[in-house]
Amino acid sequence: FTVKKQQTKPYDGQKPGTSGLRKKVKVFQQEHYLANFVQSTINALPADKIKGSTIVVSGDGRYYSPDAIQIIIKIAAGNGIGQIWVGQDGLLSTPAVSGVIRNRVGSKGEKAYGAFILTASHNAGGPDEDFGIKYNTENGGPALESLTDKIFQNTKNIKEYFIAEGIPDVDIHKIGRSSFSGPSGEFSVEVFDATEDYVNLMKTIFDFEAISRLLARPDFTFCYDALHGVAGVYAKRIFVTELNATESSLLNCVPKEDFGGGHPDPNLTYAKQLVKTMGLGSPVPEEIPEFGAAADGDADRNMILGKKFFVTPSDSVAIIAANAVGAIPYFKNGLKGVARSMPTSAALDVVAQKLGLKQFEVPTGWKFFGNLMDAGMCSICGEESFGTGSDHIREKDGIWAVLAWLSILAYRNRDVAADGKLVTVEDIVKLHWQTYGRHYYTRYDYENVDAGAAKNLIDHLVKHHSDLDGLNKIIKDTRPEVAEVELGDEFEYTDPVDGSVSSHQGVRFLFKDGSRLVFRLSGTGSVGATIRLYIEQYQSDRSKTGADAAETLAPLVEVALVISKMEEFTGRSAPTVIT
Ligand code: VG1
Ligand code: CO
Repeated sequence: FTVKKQQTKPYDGQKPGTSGLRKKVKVFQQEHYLANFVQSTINALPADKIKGSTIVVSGDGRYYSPDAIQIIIKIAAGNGIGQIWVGQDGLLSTPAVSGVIRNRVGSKGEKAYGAFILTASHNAGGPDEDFGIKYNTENGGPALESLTDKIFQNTKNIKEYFIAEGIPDVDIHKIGRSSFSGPSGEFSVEVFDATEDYVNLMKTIFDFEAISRLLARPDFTFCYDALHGVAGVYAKRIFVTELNATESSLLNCVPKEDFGGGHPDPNLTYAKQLVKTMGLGSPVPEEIPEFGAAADGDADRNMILGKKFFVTPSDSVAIIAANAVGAIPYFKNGLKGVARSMPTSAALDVVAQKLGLKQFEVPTGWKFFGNLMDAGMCSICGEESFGTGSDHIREKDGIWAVLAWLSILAYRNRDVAADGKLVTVEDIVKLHWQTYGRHYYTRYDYENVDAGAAKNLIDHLVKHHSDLDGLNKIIKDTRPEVAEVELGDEFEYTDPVDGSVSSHQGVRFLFKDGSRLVFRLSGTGSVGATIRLYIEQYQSDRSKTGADAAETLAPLVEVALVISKMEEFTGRSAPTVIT
């Protein structure tokens, strides 16, 4: 093949957000749009590392992925990259990519230098919906801000990109290797099994035999919903082939390019079918499984449900951390530390304090956990947004979280209880609250509001910080039972490993009784702005941990809506999603 220098012009707005560049498919389909971003990324990486390197390209299989893969292959060849690894059918979950970068060894002993992950995660897919791309680096984690800033600068100045001519479209459905000869030597594309590396990794972490014994119990029933995302491929292999769950326990496990027209977002609003199956909707089915879980489009998120019971993600990570050492072989020597994103509830902190573990609070987005894990400071981490994971890779991991919960259930049920009854998800959570107290928690999302209005709301909130007396008067007039605010700030994080500073990471109001309100703007949307409001209240009195969350939080919610003037700024009387 030959290499063509293609002239191009910059596009506005190619700034990677919380997790890569996400736009409508139509935006990506504009001439040179994707190519500009890929070339800008390559230009931001050291040239000597790129030459002859191996790069992974795959994703959640959403609409436009096959086209994007062929474009990236040709630009890679045009830039002297030596090899592209593609998961069969162009599919690899985000956690699987992270594992492939860290662990996969090629036939010549080579390892991958990085990856382009093609996903817009929980955003809808299809010709009129979203596509996305993000770059992960050598440690398997998302590019840090220093790199994404450089990529963004490059997108603003790009004049040309390099693309191979004479390479036919590669068949991404067939496992095997295709090689081509170009100006800087051989270039090859290897299509490999999308699940093998990941399954092997999971087997080194968990006791598969213990989990399959749990699944075999007649009183334990299991259900997994991939929401038509890439998790289905892994769910079949792991839950059915390896752990002997029945095929019928899998819902929506064939990946679809439009996720069946829904949002592949595992929460109580979008995972409708699972929510119903688990008895949390109406009508309530006669038979309800003991355990249910769902994933998002790229399989890095998880939702955990028990029979008629929802586990908040903030509780989930705390419970996994509290139980990991006995229940999960990977952690048998103890935890190095734990971490959560700032808006995630402090349930994890209480566990860390009790167990004497180091604990970190980082901004929203998985990239902030990477340095901690690379430095050996953190073993388990999580976000309130249905993200949970550990230092086995450098992404959150939806299937890992399910296996972690199944491990805990298997461990707690390893001896038959005196009454012969199964220890359930609900039992485990309630016992956790008895031991550590409960963090009542909810999140309100206002999706696709006017960007200017969202900015004004944030500016308005920041103004409260300089007048807490005035703010506390408003709170007293609204709901006298709500505690006073003792601190208001915008969260700023200094990375303890590399010293980098990230500011304006969310507007916080910390109350005297430990309650918190946090407001921030989403960095993963593709149109307008999404305002996220996080509401948390701690209850240490063990006799009061069993109340209804919505009822308990109602006064604090009202205060949040009043002090932010939510309706006045956005015109919205209710959020689009409550989790
Ligand atoms: C959201 C979540 C954040 C998560 C990010 C990527 O970001 O809040 O916790 O890390 O999505 O997850 P934002 O900026 O929209 O709040 V995924 O599964 O979309 O890669
Ligand atoms: Co995701």
